[in-house]
Amino acid sequence: MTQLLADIFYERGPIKTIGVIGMGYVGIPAAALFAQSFNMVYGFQRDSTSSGYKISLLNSGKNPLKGEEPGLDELIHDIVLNKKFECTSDFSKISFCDAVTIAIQTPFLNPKDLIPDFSALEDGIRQVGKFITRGTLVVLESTITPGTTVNWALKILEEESGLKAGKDFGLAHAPERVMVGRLIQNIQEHDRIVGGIDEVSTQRAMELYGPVLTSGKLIPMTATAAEVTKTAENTFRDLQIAAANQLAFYCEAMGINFYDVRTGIDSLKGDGITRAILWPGAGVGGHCLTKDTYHLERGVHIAEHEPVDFPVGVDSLFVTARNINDFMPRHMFHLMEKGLARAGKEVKGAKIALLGWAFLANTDDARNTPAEPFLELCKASGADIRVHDPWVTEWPGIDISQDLESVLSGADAVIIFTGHRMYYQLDPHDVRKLSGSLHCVIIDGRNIIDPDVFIQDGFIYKGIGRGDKNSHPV
Ligand code: SAJ
Repeated sequence: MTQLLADIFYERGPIKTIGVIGMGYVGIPAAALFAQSFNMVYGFQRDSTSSGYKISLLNSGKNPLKGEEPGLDELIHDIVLNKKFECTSDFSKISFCDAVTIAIQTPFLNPKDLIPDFSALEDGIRQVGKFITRGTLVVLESTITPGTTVNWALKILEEESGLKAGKDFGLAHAPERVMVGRLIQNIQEHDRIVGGIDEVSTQRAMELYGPVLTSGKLIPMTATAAEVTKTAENTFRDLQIAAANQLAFYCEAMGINFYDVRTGIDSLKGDGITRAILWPGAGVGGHCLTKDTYHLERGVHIAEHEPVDFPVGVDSLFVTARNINDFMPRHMFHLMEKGLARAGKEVKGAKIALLGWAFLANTDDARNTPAEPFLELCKASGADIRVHDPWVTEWPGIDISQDLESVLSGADAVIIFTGHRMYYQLDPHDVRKLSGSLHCVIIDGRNIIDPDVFIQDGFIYKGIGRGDKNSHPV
């Protein structure tokens, strides 16, 4: 009678030594917090040209991550000082570990085809498979397509180790939910979804994550349910944004102010009443919302037990939401086109000042920025477009200026794409003087300026959702 995995775990005793694969913005804080609660943590990092430097840096007690991460620097210093953490490129040390977590990014090969690149993750999983022993727990933390843990990762681990998942080793998915700037706090305070390929793996994974949580709670489920939870939580945010964008189109068409309607809808309160109405905007960028819907959509077919029952010939609601959000840069272009036409101008040959390249206000993060498709539309139409951003200083193939006055000078149209703090202070008189146009066009993609102040100063204003102002007299 083969020994049950539960007995193997029991014989092995409580988790003492942990391996974390991938010393990135997910793996480093996770390893640091594990080192605080367990005996020993190995941080595994390939000694590659791009990231090999992290090994010596971490082993000298230094944090290789950029930007402010409260509590992380001290934590790394302490765990190295107390010899509770070692970063290494020697993956054979995985054989010392009771549990191994894998936090390797799954970026898209290119944003257009939306197929994730699992090659780095596969390398990591193969390395783990080579060195795990009976009674090890393996946990995937990367955002992955539903069905990946039980259909793909499990097979690779069995192939490399010659062991049987669920019999000789445990396997689970515990998706990371961290935000740059608050990595430690997120790991400790967010509830942690823990999904095993079986009950025993789930229990063992709860032993691993329980000690690092402060206010966060453990939420056990199956591995596939955990994969769906992570991708769906971002899909739902994308959906909520698309719903606000759709309503904004209707308000523009009906000549009413979306923001009045939003205030009205949001006022509906009371037990069991939820109206999470978000904000329309110039588009949805970033690393999460632009891809997780497609992970979910693809996952349905990978993890499918039976065909989905859904109206024939109708796009999924979630893909429709993605299409609406991806349409917003084109909507901004249409607003600008109409504004220029009212000034008797065409887009061709017009001088455009694009304000904001980052996808998120007051950050330098421009991954999948919606400003890029807008820029392409302007270039394709023969406009002369200049880009300003106070935070993003460079971007492949694009000149980004930090000199607002030079970007505004001579502009026929000013387009607000990102809600950076400094754009709230735009003064109509100064902008008009710099632009030199009698009726300069201004398009507000983030509802940050007061339409009346600019209209009174001679601007031709259009704003997302502002049907009440978009046809103002000039
Ligand atoms: N956006 C809108 N309208 C809104 C909210 C956002 O147009 O009402 C746009 C933003 O301008 C941005 C994009 O959507 O271009 C994404 O904004 P985001 O606030 O969702 O920021 P992200 O992409 O960094 O999302 C992350 C996600 N966190 C993780 O995956 C761990 C997401 O799940 C979080 O909900 C979000 O942060 C957050 O709440 O901060």
